[in-house]
Amino acid sequence: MTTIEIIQTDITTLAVDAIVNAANSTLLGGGGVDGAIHRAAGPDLVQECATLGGCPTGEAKITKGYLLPARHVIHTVGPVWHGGGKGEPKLLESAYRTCFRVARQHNLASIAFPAISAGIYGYPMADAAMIALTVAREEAEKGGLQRIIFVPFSSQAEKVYRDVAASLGIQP
Ligand code: AR6
Repeated sequence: MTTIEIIQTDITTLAVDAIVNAANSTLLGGGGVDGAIHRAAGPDLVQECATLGGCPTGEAKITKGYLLPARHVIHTVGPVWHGGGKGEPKLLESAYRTCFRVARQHNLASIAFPAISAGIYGYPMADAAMIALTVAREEAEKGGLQRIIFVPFSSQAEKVYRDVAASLGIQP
């Protein structure tokens, strides 16, 4: 039984098996949720990230969580929004799917996602949430994971997630 949850909070506060980082392809840190995760995890995180050789858009790599309450960080790279005609939806779906695959490979039970690409990278929040929740519903049916948590950062983003979940018949 896998639950899909929506919790409006700072993702760095969550004690889960993995939080997902909306990183860039260098994996060496940045602004937004990436900056927040690196600040909270401490400098050992960027040290480990520097050994990973970066990450292409739509893929993901896992590290330890260091000073975070989360045991791991799954770093993924979402697409930059260029209007939707440059393969952005497929790349965003791939980012989510790869995170789930990595989580299963490591036998993780709980995973928390920020709104990948929907900040600095400019992806429209409702479209991004639709992809996130559609993939999550499919992954929940596969079993294995206990908790899939979506973490909108603002009350506005939370409303978007709840509206999209309702439109998909998901009861978070
Ligand atoms: N907890 C949860 N969500 C957060 C937090 C937080 N602490 N901080 C921000 N958000 P963004 P992107 C939300 O810009 O669009 C970085 O520089 C934020 O409000 O962090 O994928 C990377 O290095 C937004 O809704 O990620 C890349 O260069 C969502 O997280 C680039 O930004 C994602 O916004 C990636 O851009």
